[in-house]
Amino acid sequence: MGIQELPPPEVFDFDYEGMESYVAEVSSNPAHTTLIFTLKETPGALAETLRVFKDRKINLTHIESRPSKDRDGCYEILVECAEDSDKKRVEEIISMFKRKAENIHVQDFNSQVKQNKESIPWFPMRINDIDQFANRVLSYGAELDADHPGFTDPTYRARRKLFADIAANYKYGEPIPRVEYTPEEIQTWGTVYTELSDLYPTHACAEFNYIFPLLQQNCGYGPNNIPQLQDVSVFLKDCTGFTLRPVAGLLSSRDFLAGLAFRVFHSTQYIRHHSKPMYTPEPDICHELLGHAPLFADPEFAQFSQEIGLASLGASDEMIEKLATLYWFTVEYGICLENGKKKAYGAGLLSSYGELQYCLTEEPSHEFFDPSVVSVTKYPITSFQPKYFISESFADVKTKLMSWATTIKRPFQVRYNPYTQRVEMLDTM
Ligand code: HBI
Ligand code: NLE
Ligand code: FE
Repeated sequence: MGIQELPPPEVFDFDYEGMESYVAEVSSNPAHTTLIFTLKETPGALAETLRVFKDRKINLTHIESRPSKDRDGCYEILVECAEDSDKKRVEEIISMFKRKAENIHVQDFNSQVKQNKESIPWFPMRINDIDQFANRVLSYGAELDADHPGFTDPTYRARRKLFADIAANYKYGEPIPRVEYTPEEIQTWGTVYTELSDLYPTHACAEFNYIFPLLQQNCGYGPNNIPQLQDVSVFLKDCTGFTLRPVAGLLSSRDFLAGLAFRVFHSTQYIRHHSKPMYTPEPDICHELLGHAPLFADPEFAQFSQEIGLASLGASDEMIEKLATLYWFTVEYGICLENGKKKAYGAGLLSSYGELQYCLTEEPSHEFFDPSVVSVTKYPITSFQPKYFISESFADVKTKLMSWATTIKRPFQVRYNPYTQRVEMLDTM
C-alpha cells in the first residue's frame, strides 16, 4: 500500500459560512496541533465544521466549547488533532479555515516564534506538559557530587537511584508510588521531626501551626513514620488544589516555577544522609513535607505561590532570576510578623533545626519586604542566610508581588483556567 493521495479539495469543500474568527495554535509536533475557532450559533454549525476533520480521516482527541466572551451568539471551539494525524491534511484544514474566517490569528508556540517575531521561551500550557521536566534535572539526581555526604555510601547511592527512577517514570495523574523507607531513613526523619516539632510552637507562623496537626491526623505525620507523598498530595488537593509530583533533584528555576503556575509542587522523595540530619543545602523529603507542605494547604499562601509561577511563564531569563530570588526570600526563607513578633514561614527555615533558631535572633539582618529590592538581592545557598525579609502577612506579600509583577514587560498576559487546567494567553501587544 502506497501513501494515500489527498482527495481533490472541491470534493470536501467546506460550505459553512458562519465562522467568525479562527485561531490556530500550530505546533511542530502534530500531537499538539490545536485549532481554536469561533462559530455563530446555528444548528449544525459544529457538525458541519467537524465534518472537515472526518473527511480527512483526522481523529480528534479533545474537543471543548465555551460561549465566546467577545462575540454575542458565538461559541469558541477548541479541537486537538490526534498524534498520528497527516500533517498535510491538517495544514489543508488550516488554510481552508483561513479562507472562511474574518479574523485570522495563527500562533506557533513550539517554534518559539510569535507572529511579531518576538521570541518567547517555551512554557507548559497544560498540566501534563510538566511531564517533560523529568528528564531535565540539574543535579543530585541518580548521581551524587563528590562533596555530597552520601557520596561514599553505596547503600545511600542505591536508594537515591531508586528514587530517581520513580521520578523519571512518573506521569501526570498517576498516584505517586509508595515507598517503604528503611529503619535508618525513618530514624533520620525521626530526629529531624522531633527536634523541629519542639520549635514550631514558638518559631513557626500561626498558619503553619494550624495546619501541622491536621497533617498528623490525616497524612501519617509523626516521629516514627515518613509520610507518603501521595497521601500529602491528596490532602493538599483537597485544601487548595495544590498537588505534589515526585522529582529526582533540582530543576532549573524556570521549570520549577512553571510547576507552581499549575499549583503543582515538585517534591523530592528521598531523605538526607543520616550523617547530617540538621542541615542540608539540597531539598529532601524532610524539607518538602515539614517545610513546604503545611503552607501549601493555606489558601492565601497557595495563591501567592501560584502567582509567582504565572509571572514566570514565558518570562526572560533575567526575569526568571528575579522571580527565583523572590521565591527564595519568601517561600524558602520568609519571615513574618505576628503581634510584633517575628515568625518563620519559609520552608528552608521550617525544615532546618539550626537555621530556624538562628533566623529569629539578632545575628542576621532583617529588612521589610519590598519586591524591587528583594528581587536583586544576592544570597548564599549552602549556608545560613545573612539577611531575611519580613512581611506583614501572606496577603501583603501577594499584593506587593502582584503589583511588582505588572511592571514585567511581556507581550501577553496569562490566566489559569482551573477547569481545564490550562494556561490561557491573552495578547496585550
Ligand atoms: N528544584 N526540585 C527542586 N526543588 C526546589 O525547591 C527548587 C528547584 N529548583 C529551583 C528552586 N527550587 C528555587 O531555588 C528557585 O530557583 C525557584
Ligand atoms: N536547609 C534546608 C534544610 O536543611 O532542611 C533545606 C533547604 C532547601 C532549599
Ligand atoms: Fe524548597
